[in-house]
Amino acid sequence: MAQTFKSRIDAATRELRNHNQEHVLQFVEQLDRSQREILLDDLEQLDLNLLDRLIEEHIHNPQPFELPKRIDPPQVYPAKPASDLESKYRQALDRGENLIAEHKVAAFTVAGGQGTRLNFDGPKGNVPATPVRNKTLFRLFAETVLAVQRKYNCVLPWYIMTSRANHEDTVRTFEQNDHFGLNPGDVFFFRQGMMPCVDTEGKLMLASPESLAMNPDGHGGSLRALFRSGAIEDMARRGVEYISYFQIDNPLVYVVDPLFIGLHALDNADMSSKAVVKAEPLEKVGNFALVDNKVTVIEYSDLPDDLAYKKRSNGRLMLEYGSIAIHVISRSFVEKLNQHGFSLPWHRAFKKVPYIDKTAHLVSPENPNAYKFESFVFDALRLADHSIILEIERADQFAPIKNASGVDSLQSSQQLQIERAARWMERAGIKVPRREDGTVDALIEISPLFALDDHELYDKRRQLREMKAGDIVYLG
Ligand code: UD2
Repeated sequence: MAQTFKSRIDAATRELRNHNQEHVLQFVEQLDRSQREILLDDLEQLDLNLLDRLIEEHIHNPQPFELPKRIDPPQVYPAKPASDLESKYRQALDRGENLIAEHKVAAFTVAGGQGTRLNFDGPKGNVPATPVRNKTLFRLFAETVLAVQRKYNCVLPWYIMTSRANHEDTVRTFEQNDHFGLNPGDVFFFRQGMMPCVDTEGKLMLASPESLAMNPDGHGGSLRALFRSGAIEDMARRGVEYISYFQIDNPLVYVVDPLFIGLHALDNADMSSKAVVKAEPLEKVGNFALVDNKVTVIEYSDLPDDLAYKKRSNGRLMLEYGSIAIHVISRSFVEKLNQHGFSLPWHRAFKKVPYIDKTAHLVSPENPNAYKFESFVFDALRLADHSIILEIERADQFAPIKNASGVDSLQSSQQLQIERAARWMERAGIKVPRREDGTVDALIEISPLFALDDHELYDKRRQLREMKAGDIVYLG
């Protein structure tokens, strides 16, 4: 056993030396056995050849992003179908509802993020998000899953991708809350992969004497983690064919959307996306485009201003649709990618990364000091044989919580949640008090267990009461 341990250290040392990274072993003599195990675990998971390539391509010899030569606007299913599409939308809705009822759909949340940007300590899923009851994102989505199961009399398994930083906290949250009423056997947690950070010289960094400074490998890593964790196998065993993918940070997301799933299935797509019309040409969202006949997302940071403002002959922006990170992914597509050794491009970000210096002192830098590498799930669209895009009304399905204040903050998200609830109430015949500027003069929250959408609320209209200014209304 001791030999094995020593030989593992020797092998790691050799490998690191070959790649000029042996400095990360500088404290190894001072580590006890269990600390060495921890360090070895990190080191043995490194792909140093890949790292060499990334350091060369992104740090030593970075090439400017090259835009594809020809970029066209993609085809998009409109939010409101014109008459020629009405029957297809009806058929898609039916198909999607049947697929959910037949247990062929799973929900999938990428929840590797922490609440740090919101000054919240812990998984982002634990951030209190709703305007009246302050339900956390995890509770809100759990209730939605429960409501879908009741509506369609089905099991909707829920897969949750965590990260090294929040896995234990996330699992504990569910255990302590009795899985929010869900069957624990139908909630599947798995960790995403990690990538090492490197300094401006391309050197690995230590977060402590026994651990490397690492970051989650981006939501693109979910496509590999789904496979490696056994989640895909679990889906196959259950007969799940379609994965409804969404980010943890958007309380207005439809956890499963029968129309979207149905269109994806009818068109035999591999991976599909929801899109919004961008609020302005430079909005900080990915831009849908058609490149080499493939749906492609060009991140806002790679989009030159002239292309962002470019118009088509009909006066509309060439790239008018933004990605809101909601997808349907076929299970078979994830299997195919993993069985054929796929890779997604790596994107580099320059960030503040705490590290220990040569004297093992922890340094918390005030300015960015290190590169981290991430892959993006939307880059997999280019690997899909077929992909559709469905436009949705932003105000209806997108209110992300990303920043502590201002745009995309908890406050702006809660306001959008209230506005949507108000519109649903108005459609159900209730007069909602509004201020002079048109904003809702009340706090309203509709639990998914009361109504999953405006149609369900309409069906319950006799249970609704009149409202007056300043009311706090919770429908649960
Ligand atoms: C993302 C998209 C952007 C737009 C926007 C919509 C990228 C690069 N950009 O911007 O185009 O669609 O979302 O809201 O994605 N996550 C993980 N593991 C990771 C990284 C992220 O689970 O390694 C999760 C994280 O919990 C969060 C979500 O993915 O919920 C979004 O990540 P982000 O905040 O880094 O992406 P953002 O908002 O810059």
